[in-house]
Amino acid sequence: MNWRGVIEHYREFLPVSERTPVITLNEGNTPLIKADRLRDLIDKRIELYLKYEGANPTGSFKDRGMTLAISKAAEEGAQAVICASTGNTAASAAAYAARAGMRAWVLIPEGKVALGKLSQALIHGAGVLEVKGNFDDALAIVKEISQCYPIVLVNSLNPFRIEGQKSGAFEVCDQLGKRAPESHFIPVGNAGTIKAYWQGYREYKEAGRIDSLPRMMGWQAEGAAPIVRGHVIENPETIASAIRIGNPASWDAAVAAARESRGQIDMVSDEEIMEAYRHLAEIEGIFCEPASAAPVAGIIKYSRTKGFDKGDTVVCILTGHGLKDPDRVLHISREPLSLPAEMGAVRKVMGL
Ligand code: AN7
Repeated sequence: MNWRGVIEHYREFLPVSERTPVITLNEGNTPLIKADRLRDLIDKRIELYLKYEGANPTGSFKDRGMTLAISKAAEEGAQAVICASTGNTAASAAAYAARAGMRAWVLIPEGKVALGKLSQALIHGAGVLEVKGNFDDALAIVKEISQCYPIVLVNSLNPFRIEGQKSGAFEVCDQLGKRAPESHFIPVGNAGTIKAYWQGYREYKEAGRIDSLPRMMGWQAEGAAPIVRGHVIENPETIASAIRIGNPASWDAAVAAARESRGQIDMVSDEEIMEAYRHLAEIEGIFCEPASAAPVAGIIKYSRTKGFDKGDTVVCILTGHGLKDPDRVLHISREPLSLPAEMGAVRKVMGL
């Protein structure tokens, strides 16, 4: 099949018309990978699938919402877009805006955006502005600018972002074979994602494509867990810089998704995140960024505390590619051995 991106594939579920110019990088159609080795370590009675969103064109799930947000902005004749970002939204906005011939402005927290994401925003020609504050401070500024000037906000407060992002839930059901999983694990930062996937599952059920709905299981990092703790975190801190967010815009929607689906929003420590991150790479050959490993750590935590039911299908969204944050690996891995260019030296190290 010739895949033409999220808008063409799921057009009937999206607010587009023949007048909408489709700005796409053929995003979506990402692999749903069965993870038996990881499953065996967690609970042999379940089926575990990982949806590898790092395989999207800019390396994260953000492309699903961005294709629609930029296409609708183009339809409205916008010349410029703006967002605040912990990195992935900036990378995606910069790429799609470039393709649409629009100016992109991205505000990022100074010194807190992973190298890969920053490089992407720069190479696509976005106006990259580092603010001396965190994501929440940057979001407040871009919201105001978009209200005062003809510059379209492409954070997930833009309803088209959510509409596009919900396609991730459609794909999970299509790939499982017209059914929803029992549980859906996902990271929670600004919380647009959990809202979008929950909307996607509900719409698919209403359309008769699936018969049941999953429990939505959202995961924050302990140092940036406002929803779990029940109050805004002024200075969020976590190694998972993508979800270093203290005052999520879609807070209420995230809580509603967890409640309505009989799921939960919980948190994991940076140590648990890093353990899951390394584990996934070592035993499944899948390299994701730290924020994406938070729900994997969540699956491990949940199986040890509450536990799954026999036969449960568990899906976890791996939201971003590991190469987004290459520095992180160098912090936790041993450096390569340096040897003379001689077979003897190599053989010795290999124990041959
Ligand atoms: C890899 O790019 O907020 O709960 O500005 O990059 O919808 O915020 C990124 C968030 C999970 C959380 N995984 O999604 C941004 C930004 C990755 C992410 C999330 C993000 P939301």
